[in-house]
Amino acid sequence: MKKGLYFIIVFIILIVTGIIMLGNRANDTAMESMEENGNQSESLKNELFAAAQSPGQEVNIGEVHLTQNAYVVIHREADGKPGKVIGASSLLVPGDTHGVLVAVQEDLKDGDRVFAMLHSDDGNGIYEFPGPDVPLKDDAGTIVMIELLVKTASTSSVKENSIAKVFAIEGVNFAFSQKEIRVKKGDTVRINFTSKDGFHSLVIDEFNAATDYVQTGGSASVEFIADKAGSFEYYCSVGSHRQLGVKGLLIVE
Ligand SMILES: [Cu+2]
Repeated sequence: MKKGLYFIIVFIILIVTGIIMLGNRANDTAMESMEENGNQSESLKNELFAAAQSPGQEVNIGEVHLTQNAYVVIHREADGKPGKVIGASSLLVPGDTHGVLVAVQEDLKDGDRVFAMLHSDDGNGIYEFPGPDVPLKDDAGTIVMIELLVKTASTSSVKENSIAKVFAIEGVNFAFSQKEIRVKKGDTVRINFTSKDGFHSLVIDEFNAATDYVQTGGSASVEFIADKAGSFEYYCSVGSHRQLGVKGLLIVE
């Protein structure tokens, strides 16, 4: 009788230990798959964003959002369309990837244009095109690509002494340092925009004003004449950053 009780207790201890170990293993697996992706958010569609490129043999794609494995492929522009392929990234996994560098086989010079296009992977992790790794299309059946200009860092087009209002605004994930700026109607406005954290831009639709996209640590300026009164939103045009709070209000009095 005593022996029977002893076996039951040992049996229960073994089962409990087994359950605890299984639980730990499940946790580890979940952690590993999160680390592999390395992404905070799940991408809802395939898209890519990039700033104008510096001359050289590398293209820097600021952000890539993927719902599946894919490559960023760089084409030279030919007659306004993607031409010869001059480089492809390594395989990118689903999720948001920042700062994808793609080496290209030809020198990109000031004034050149290239297309960055997303191509799928057939499952072997090797970029093959012409072949099975065809361009990715969006829901409307349009190939997902962006056209990029190659240029050396730009200089201001507006004379310094004619600028009435200068603002310095910083962007982080996910906010602008200034929630509101005020100018007078007719002012020439210059915004010096810097990204402290993340990939951002600063856009004001109503004045057709937009900075280049900038990476963490980068800066870009935009100038415009505030020729109409009212309240206008300035915002970041990268992905869903505007909805996430990278926005502010320009008030023209
Ligand atoms: Cu942004």
